[in-house]
Amino acid sequence: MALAQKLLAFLMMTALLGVSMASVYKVGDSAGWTMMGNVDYGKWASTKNFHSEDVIAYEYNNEYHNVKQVTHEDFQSYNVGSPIAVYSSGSDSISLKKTGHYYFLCGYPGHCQAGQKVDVLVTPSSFRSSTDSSTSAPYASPPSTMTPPNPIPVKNSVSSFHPFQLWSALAVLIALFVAAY
Ligand SMILES: [Cu+2]
Repeated sequence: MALAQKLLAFLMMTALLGVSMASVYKVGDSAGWTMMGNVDYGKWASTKNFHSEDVIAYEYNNEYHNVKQVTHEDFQSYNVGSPIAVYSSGSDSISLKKTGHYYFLCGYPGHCQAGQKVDVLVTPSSFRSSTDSSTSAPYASPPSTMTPPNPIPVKNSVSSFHPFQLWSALAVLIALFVAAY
């Protein structure tokens, strides 16, 4: 029984942590990271609410593209020569740990000038939806892990998903099952 209670506590903790966990956004949605089709990455980014701990996923053919994180200055001048970080696997998931801007360019000649660039603005986790971002004092609200689980936040993208929330629901079900014994 003691073991079951420990397990229950662990699972409840997992469930609570789960609701505050990351969303995953595929850069460019179904188009991915590409020169094809004139994807407007500025528009793509502007329809999302990126929060710290969210993840952005770059999918591309690494024979023709890569991903370079650069400074604001280098982003504006299309300088791919001194990146902060370089990704080139063709399937790169990047955790947005800090708040603020992340600037990305494709490092292949001419690509960023042609539009293969994106400015991702990461806001604190308490800015949970675009509708309440106009309300004041976001820093005064308690950490999101202390608030009761909310309904799944509404995101504008069909490609964003919440695997951890599914896991949370499963954890609660298992916990209830264990508690019943
Ligand atoms: Cu490219």
